[in-house]
Amino acid sequence: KAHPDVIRTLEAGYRDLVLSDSKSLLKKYLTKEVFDKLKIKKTSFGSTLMDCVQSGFANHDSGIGVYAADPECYHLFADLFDPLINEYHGGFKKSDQHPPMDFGDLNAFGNLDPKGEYVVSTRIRCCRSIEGYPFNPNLTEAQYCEIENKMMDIFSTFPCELSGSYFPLKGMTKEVQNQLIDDHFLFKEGDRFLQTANACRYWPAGRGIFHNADKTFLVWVNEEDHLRIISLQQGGDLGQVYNRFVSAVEEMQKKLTFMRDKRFGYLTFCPTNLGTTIRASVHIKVPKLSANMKRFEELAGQYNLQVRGTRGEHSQAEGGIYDVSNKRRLGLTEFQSIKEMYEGIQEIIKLEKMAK
Ligand code: ADP
Ligand code: CIR
Repeated sequence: KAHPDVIRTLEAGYRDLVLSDSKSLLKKYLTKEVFDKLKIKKTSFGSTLMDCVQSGFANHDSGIGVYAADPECYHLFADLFDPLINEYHGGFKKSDQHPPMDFGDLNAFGNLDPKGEYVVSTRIRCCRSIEGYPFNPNLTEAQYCEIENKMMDIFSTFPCELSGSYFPLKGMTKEVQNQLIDDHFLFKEGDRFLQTANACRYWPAGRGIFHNADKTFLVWVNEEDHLRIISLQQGGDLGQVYNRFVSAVEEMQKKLTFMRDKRFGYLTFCPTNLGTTIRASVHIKVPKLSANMKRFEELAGQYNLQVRGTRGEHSQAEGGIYDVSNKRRLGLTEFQSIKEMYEGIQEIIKLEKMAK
């Protein structure tokens, strides 16, 4: 059972959220009834409802506002997670199960923009949690370092195009770090949504980035998830980005066991990343369509796409460059999630060409 002090803190935070004008899914789905049922519960890791909702309590401008403090939370606090997951992923009922992993036809995707008029760069990432370790809020400093050491051993075995070097955040100069962030290779520092979720403890211990010589294959270690596997290159050749992505994931799968749930597929810290965990994005310039942001976001929504700023989530567009990616990751296969982005971006480019 949750400690009375925790319940008191929960009640104060809940009261503030209810009175706020927050548009978060947390506010929408943490009804009084659900709150009263869940506020007393505790997982075997010791996580309470507070550990899952504190980011959304502290940041009323959250889109979602919830993280799973440990893998059990998805089940123990299902009355909150289920409806929120259903809405974010565009329909995933209590009785639904995520399909098995399926990368499909690796030759199905071509270049989205062969003349290079619209697409600046293309990226696919997925998230992985390593079996045997809890999520961020429950990781000890020793475990952060243990994961990093384990990964350094594995990185040194990557073949051919995937081979490269690991750069720990600890000891990295600010110049190098900022350059990697500005070039869109490295995660940012000081994300308040993650900090208030207790996901940045002992920073920068155990955090870092691996990349190959061309910086087209990257792995983030211990940021929001244990691992983020990334394939990225300039231009619109989604086929090439996808092929590299699949070979990287398959290579890592040979050496690590990842947390996978019968119902939710690959398990992640944030419920928006469950399932395939895939976010396939382009950095794209569509000045006519993006002149009206509200309409542009609605249009993207019609293709199940999400618009972000140039520096990713919670950032602004710079130089008219938007990040457009698939929104759903759960309840469809890996192949389908990429296809959704591929076809949606083709339509968006077609509409930009036609727009006055
Ligand atoms: P994530 O994609 O891992 O969920 P973010 O939205 O914070 O997290 O994005 C991470 C970084 O990836 C940011 O620097 C962002 O600009 C960069 N990025 C995303 N998509 C692309 C793309 N298509 N081309 C280049 N950089 C990209
Ligand atoms: C928020 O709720 O805004 C942050 N905790 C980030 C949630 C992830 N958002 C997303 O669309 N993938």
